[in-house]
Amino acid sequence: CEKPDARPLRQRLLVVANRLPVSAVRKGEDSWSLEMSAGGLVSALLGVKEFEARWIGWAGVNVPDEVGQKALTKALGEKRCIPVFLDEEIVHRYYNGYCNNILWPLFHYLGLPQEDRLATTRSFQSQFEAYKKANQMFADVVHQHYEEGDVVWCHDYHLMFLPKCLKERNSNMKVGWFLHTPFPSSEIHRTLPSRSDLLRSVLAADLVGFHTYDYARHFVSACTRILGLEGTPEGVEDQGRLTRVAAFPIGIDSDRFIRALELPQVQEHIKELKERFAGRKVMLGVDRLDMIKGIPQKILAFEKFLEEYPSWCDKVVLLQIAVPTRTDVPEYQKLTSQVHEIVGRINGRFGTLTAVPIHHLDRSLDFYALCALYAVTDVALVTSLRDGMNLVSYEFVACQDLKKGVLILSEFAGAAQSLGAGAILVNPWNITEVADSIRQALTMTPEEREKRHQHNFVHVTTHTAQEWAETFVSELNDTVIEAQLRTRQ
Ligand code: ADQ
Repeated sequence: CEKPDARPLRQRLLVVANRLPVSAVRKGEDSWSLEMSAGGLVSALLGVKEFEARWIGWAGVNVPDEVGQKALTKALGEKRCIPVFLDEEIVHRYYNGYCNNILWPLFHYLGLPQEDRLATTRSFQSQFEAYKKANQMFADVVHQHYEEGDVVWCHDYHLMFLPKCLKERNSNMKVGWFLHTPFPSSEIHRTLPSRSDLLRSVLAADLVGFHTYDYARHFVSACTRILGLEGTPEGVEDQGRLTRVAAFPIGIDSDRFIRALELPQVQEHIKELKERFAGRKVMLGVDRLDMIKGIPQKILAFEKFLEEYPSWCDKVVLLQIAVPTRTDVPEYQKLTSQVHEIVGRINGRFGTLTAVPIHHLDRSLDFYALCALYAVTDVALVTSLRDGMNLVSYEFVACQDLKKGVLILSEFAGAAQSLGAGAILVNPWNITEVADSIRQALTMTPEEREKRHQHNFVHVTTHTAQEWAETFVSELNDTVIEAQLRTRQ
């Protein structure tokens, strides 16, 4: 017979993010099929044994009827997920509008929307109202499920209004907020009409986290310059209350990638890829098809490389895997056409009857195919114009312990601060510099590659997603205890 569970009770962690880590497909009036998605955040939190995590978020589907909502809530409950139901109108103004049309571009230094972009949704103010309303709806669900002692961890730019909503309902709730994108310079944040409301709301959290010290510093200076508050080495102080602000660089579940390389299905993919590209060096780009990822700039740099170093033309291939994202937004549709046009032109210019220099796929790859691609790659090209961290660069390094390929990495990705010593850092806007770095990577000595790889491999395998999550939550617990001690003194 089974022994009784001897584990001590674990602290409950409520992870609140815009999207739940499952995709839901309706099969009937009261039946749903659910598939767990394996994103970085999911594996980070699955690996954390110290806490009992529950997820709160939008399931990504519109469920107007009560029968459907009840059935979905029940099905999600089995996966420790709790849905927030948002109707289409709110999703349009909150998610497509304020989150993706305003905050996302602004936080990546692409500025506020010009009139044509604004016209695609409604006015700024109406989008902000929807944003606040959606955040209130998330707060309602958190409040309903909260038990004393829980830790509430809010994620990303979708939920900047949430810390305030939560604390207004229960000032004792332990609330952390983490931003996955960059936090821009205060000069950029200043242009946002709702700049103060958002900062004040985030400051209601006990702990505020970013991927890098630069983002944390930008946030603190936005609070000092825009709100006139005091920045301290620990964070931001407002009338004696301290909000702790710090950097918590995310990582990946590196073991999952390393172990996958041994699997027969991955080995089979590796064999096929090696045969397919025999005699050619493989360069790889893996990105969501988003303007921040700098895909057109990357492809133009590759063209420049072929132009400058024509002897490489039939000895190298660039595989660009781009997952379509936000496909109903005109700007993203324009980006897709632009990328197709450039790829077509370059393949027409440098291709032969038997081979083309660029293979561009507009789709997602499954985990095993992705691992195999990372493993056979000689040079990975990550040329984001801005990126909070960029996990693709980490995943590539994790899969390269045999090959010791080279990572070319944008200096504007957060990852440049952790993998900079092993990668070749580039300014993605400088196409000539990127072209030269491609040549440098392809001709690098094995000793140099080994040295650079080793540096990054140690980082990726020691700074994991699990460690990131554990550090954030234990820091949040400590911050709250310290604050309680301070108020008692
Ligand atoms: P993203 O912008 O989504 O994340 P990134 O960190 O690179 O960017 O993560 C992308 C994930 O999607 C990776 O796990 C990658 O394997 C996967 N992926 C990308 N293209 C794929 C494809 N074609 N097929 C299959 N899988 C693909 C946001 C921020 C980042 C930050 C993360 C985590 O924008 O800067 O690093 O959150 O905080």
